Amino acid sequence: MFKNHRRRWLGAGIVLLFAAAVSSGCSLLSSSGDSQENKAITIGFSQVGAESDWRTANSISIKETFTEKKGYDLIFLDAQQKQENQVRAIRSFIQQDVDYIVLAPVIETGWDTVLKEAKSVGIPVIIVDRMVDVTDESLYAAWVGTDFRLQGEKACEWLKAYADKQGMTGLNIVNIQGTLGATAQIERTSALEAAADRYGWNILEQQPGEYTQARGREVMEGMLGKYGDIDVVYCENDNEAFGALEAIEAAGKTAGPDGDMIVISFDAVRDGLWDVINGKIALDVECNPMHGPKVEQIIMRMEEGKKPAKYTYVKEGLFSMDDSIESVKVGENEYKVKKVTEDLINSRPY
Ligand code: GYE
Repeated sequence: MFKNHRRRWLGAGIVLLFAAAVSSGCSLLSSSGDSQENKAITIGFSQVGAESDWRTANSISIKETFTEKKGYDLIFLDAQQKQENQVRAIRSFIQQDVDYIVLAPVIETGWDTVLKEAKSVGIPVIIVDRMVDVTDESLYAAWVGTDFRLQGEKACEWLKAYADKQGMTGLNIVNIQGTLGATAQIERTSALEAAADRYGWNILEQQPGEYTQARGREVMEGMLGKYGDIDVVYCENDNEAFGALEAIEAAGKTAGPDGDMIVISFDAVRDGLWDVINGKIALDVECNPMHGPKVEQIIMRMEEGKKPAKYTYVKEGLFSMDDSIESVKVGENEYKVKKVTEDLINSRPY
């Protein structure tokens, strides 16, 4: 906010000077004809990495929103899933005196110091995707993302309804978690643990799969080697599910409604939905990565000197292999479950 006030006062000063200059017959515009008002809005974006299809779609959304043609100068830095790279990126944005910092934090903790540095020089920070756990919420101006706990609860209520229809009780579940300490992992895992307590399910093992296909496969190989009675594989994103499916098939087992086990996943990226159509993934809980337009709305409001909403949620749905369960109830709300078709997949932006 301070930075924007600075830019606005500067703009006002130029108008007064310009008026004085015009009245005295000289011009204030630079040789390139570029005045302060035409200056691009500089945005430093620290992205987690490129670990998953979802992350790729999220990066595309930001890059397609903040283009040079629309008056932005986007500095995009990929942290390869390392927090120290994100801290370094934020410090470089501060040195470059960007107008806004956008951060997709790899994990929730460890941000107070560097966000205080950004605040001390008046650069607003907008958080996207996962959340930051900071002592002072004024260290970020706004957040855009999704309710990860609700995603997990939707998945577990679908699983309960599915198990009831199949006459299955006491489910044996393996949980391939996301990156430990990431909001998506914390919340999707806790929703499963709460449901397991509520419904008497048995979580055989929980291991982080880092949201990658390679690690998802390695973790599933280990679990298949230990357990011969897995009913459900609860993967915390599609790329882990792809890896788990590779391991299941390599072990001579099958996933699907008539298979040895079912796979539940999150993200609902295009390739994940293709696996839903063929039953390899029974349920895919959408996690909408299209944050760019929402972040732009926040920046536009701040450019006008207005206070943005602190928390903005993106919309998302539930996708299943069949229409046996039409909706799930979480709390007071009902959520429709859509059967995946080729037309549905072809109509989606990611
Ligand atoms: O589920 C996964 C990505 O934070 C919601 O991170 C995001 C998660 C998403 O790697 O694919």
